[in-house]
Amino acid sequence: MASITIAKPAEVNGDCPRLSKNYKMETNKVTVVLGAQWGDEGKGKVVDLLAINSDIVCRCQGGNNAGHTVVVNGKEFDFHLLPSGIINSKCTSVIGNGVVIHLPGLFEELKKNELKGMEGWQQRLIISDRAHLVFDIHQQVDGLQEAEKGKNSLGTTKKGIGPTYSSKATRNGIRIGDLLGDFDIFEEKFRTLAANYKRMFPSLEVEIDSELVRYREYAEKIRPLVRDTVAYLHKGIEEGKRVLVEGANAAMLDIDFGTYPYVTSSNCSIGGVCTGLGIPPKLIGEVLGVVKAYTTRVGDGPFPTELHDETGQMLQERGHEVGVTTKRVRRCGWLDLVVVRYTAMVNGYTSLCLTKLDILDTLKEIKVGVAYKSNGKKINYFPSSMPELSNVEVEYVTLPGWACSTEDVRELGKLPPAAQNYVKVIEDFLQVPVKYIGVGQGRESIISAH
Ligand code: 2SA
Ligand code: GDP
Ligand code: MG
Repeated sequence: MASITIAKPAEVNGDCPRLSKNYKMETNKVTVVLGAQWGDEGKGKVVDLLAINSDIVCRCQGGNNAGHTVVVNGKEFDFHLLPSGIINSKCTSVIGNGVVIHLPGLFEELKKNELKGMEGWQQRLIISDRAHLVFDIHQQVDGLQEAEKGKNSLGTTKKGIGPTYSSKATRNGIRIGDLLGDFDIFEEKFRTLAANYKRMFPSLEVEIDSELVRYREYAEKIRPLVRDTVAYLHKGIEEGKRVLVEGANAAMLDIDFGTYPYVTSSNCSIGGVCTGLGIPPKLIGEVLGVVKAYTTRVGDGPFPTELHDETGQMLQERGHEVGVTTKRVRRCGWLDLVVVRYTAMVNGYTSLCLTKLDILDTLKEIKVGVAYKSNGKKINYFPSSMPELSNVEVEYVTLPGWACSTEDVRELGKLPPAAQNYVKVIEDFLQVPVKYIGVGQGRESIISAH
């Protein structure tokens, strides 16, 4: 029997003489920014910075649970549904099919940012017709489900994210395209959704008729912005447009790879970029992992390097570690390289941005988690079981601090030697280069380390 050899991916089309006339190797690839820990690593700042050299900036998953901060000329912007590149007037912003959209929240966010000086968004915001709608009922159900769980609650943002992705998965969800189509069909779907939830949660209060009136208005407001974003993006990529993708939340909150069930309801790792925008893996180029120089987590769930002492409090206060969406105080702890190595495996970072190095400026010694022991034995896997992860013993290395300000440093070589060493320890451990280092909130507070 003749044997068939499996071609290497790059050769699949290139080796076919029948295709050779039209065949083009993809050279224009998409850049992706992903959170490498439990979120709030500073993705917004990195995206705003990279947006300067991008034509299109996209969100691919999550909803307005996300809170991304951008500080430009001392002015602070917080984005929840809008891509952080929106303030860049040369960039088109895309909200992809994988995002779940609460329209009242979106218009509120647009209005708030307009008041801060954001202009002309009408010409540069595009929304996918395939994106699912988050209704107020989803948000109410989020709160009721959390209350039902009692002491086992997850600490969600109550933005309706879990219920909306549940509706999507059970195929009862309603998409932007449904809202813009035949309104009678939309109405029927909405009434069915509300009735289903009312059966599950009799205490739920839904003003169906007034909600329908409101959505009829939203339909007309949103209509000019809605497109098939898959076709739009592919055309852009073919034309050589530089596309940047902004991951929301982070790998440890990913519904598959994160600390389940203490996760959000989307894939916040690399797979979410493909499914949330319709971009195939061969078009993904740089994958920039954003790593905070220490670790934070907001919401419940295991956190092996968490600090319950004055160092944890110092990180929280100096780092202003407060939720951008809910204003909840974030839990803080040492950098956990076991976590980042695991997410690097899943996401395949080609480079890293290390943020908030300046927050460590006052420390004489800094610890970094480098291994876990479970039941007294070192483990070479990341536990999927929450009881196991909650009980791991973390092995630390203790590194010298630099105990001076790094805020004004703009070159790697000008960082204090102990800070340069901190960066090197991270690179050596992960075998991924650190390309940028954040030393302050503002767009300008960054060191290019390549
Ligand atoms: P949800 O609301 O269903 O997505 O919550 C599930 C878990 O995901 C966590 N989560 C977040 N963690 C960090 N940052 C997020 N965004 C906001 C911020 C959070 C805030 O930027 O500060 O304001 O509290 C975010 N969104 C979701 C959440 O805490 C749950 O653990
Ligand atoms: P995101 O969700 O990953 O975009 O991060 P958040 O905006 O929720 O939280 C990060 C916080 O840290 C924001 O207040 C940023 O302005 C701030 N930030 C980002 N990078 C740096 C940095 O390098 N140094 C300092 N001091 N703050 C930073
Ligand atoms: Mg955030």
